[in-house]
Amino acid sequence: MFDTILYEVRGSTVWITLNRPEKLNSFNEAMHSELLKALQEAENDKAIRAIVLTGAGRAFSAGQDLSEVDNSTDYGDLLRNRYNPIIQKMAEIGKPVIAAVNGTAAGAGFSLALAADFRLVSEKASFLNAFIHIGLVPDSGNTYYLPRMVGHAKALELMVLGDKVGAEEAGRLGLATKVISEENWKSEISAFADRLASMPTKAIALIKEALMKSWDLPLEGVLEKEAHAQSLAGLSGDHREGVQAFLEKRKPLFKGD
Ligand code: LHQ
Repeated sequence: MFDTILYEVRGSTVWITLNRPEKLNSFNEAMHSELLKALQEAENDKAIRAIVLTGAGRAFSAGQDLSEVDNSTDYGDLLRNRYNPIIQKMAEIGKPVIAAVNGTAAGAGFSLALAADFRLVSEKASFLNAFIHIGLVPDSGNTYYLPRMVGHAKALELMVLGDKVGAEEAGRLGLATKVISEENWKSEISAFADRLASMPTKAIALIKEALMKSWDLPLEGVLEKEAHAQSLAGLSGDHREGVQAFLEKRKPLFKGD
């Protein structure tokens, strides 16, 4: 169905794999449009309750395929048309998105990992704000997410110096939800994705939305946003099931409804 990505449904999760390993999964036009389609498909499929985004081969993604761009391209338009809709979709999608960062995440590949809700990071992986090395500026949400995760000073340092951040440092900086060893890679990612897929999906969607909005709102607005989200969560089947299970002293079985 897709040429540049793999889309594999495993139970209630989907694994989307960037699949141009010989180019370190750098983005060409086809991969942009296919990734966006894949995310839309995952969003619309009610049976999918968690999304894993990873890379084939030794890289997560090396960002833009540099053999595809030249001076005839307006980079701003390229971002508006191709990268930004993907980054926006990842924020809006009402399901948890896990970046399983299997190797190098450079340039917009780093930004893509930042736009996920969780980053499970291989001990072989690294993050590189490569933009500065080719005289460009961080894009695809990098200047939004990175300072919020690591603080202004560290973000500026990573953007301007363009030094590589290894897995261990990524863990220390709070970029990595967890660093995972090679031998446990697949099993730990699956277990984490399955765990999220068995949680109250609507509440996760509301948490994503509330947290994102909280950056732009004063306390008063945040309190109202929380109250509104709780009205909706309170009407969900998973809330009823959670309370029922608590009263019956059993484990809840959440269905994402
Ligand atoms: C690549 C790439 C690549 C093509 C490795 N393209 N082939 C937005 C708006 C508009 C325009 C510009 O871009 C953007 C967003 C961006 O993402 S800008 C930043 C673009 N990315 C980069 O600058 C990273 C470039 N790559 C690297 O610095 C290195 O390849 C890294 C550090 C990722 C990995 O280094 P190594 O492990 O030493 O691998 P390598 O450099 O030997 O690469 C392996 C192959 O992959 C090689 O091809 P070859 O035919 O020689 O085996 C590379 O040419 C190719 N490749 N990245 N982005």
